[in-house]
Amino acid sequence: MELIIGTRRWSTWSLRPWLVLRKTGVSFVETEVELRRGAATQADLAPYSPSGLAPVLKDGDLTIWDSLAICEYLAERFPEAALWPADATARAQARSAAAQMHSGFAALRSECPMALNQPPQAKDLSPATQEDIQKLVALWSYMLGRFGGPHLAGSWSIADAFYTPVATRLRTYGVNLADYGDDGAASDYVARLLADPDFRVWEDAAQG
Ligand SMILES: N[C@@H](CCC(=O)N[C@@H](CS)C(=O)NCC(=O)O)C(=O)O
Repeated sequence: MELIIGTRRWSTWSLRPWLVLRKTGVSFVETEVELRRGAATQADLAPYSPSGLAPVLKDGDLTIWDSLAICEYLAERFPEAALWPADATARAQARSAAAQMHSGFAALRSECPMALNQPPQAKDLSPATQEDIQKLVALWSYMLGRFGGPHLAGSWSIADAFYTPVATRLRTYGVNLADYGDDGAASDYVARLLADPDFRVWEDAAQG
């Protein structure tokens, strides 16, 4: 299996399936393509990606070119890795949370890009981004309360892979979740995502 990823420092879409693939325990080849944002990158990714975007998973002659589709494929291919919760209710809500990240939080994503090599520094945030952070805190608090933690739907799942890049953004831009209604559960969750041993491997490699 080969996972083609974009620049580790800021390719959030690549980090998500990379974490999920690590959780399966299988060995895989990683190919990092430096994203240069534009026509040059399109040419670099063209041999791998039908969409011209990273990430891409290759499994034999199968190509999958979207982060969520890759994660769903890995969940089917490695059922023993329990990448989605076994319980149907937890699974449905974990999928909702992952899909919400995949298609939402646009203001937070554009205003606070992942920047793993950047020292933490507080930044003034627009009302739209502040609204996104309030939604995040509400979502995380609800799920951590409902399923009892330590992750969103109980044990670690694909939903947590989808929110790991957000945890780095909150750290990089000095966001204090207590200002957005957190009673401590959401900031503990952020610390847990950032301490994940697989994420630490990614972050170390991103500094190189
Ligand atoms: N919906 C896609 C989005 C993928 C995406 O936007 N990838 C970015 C990198 S994070 C990319 O390849 N950009 C190409 C470029 O920067 O030129 C997914 O979930 O995989």
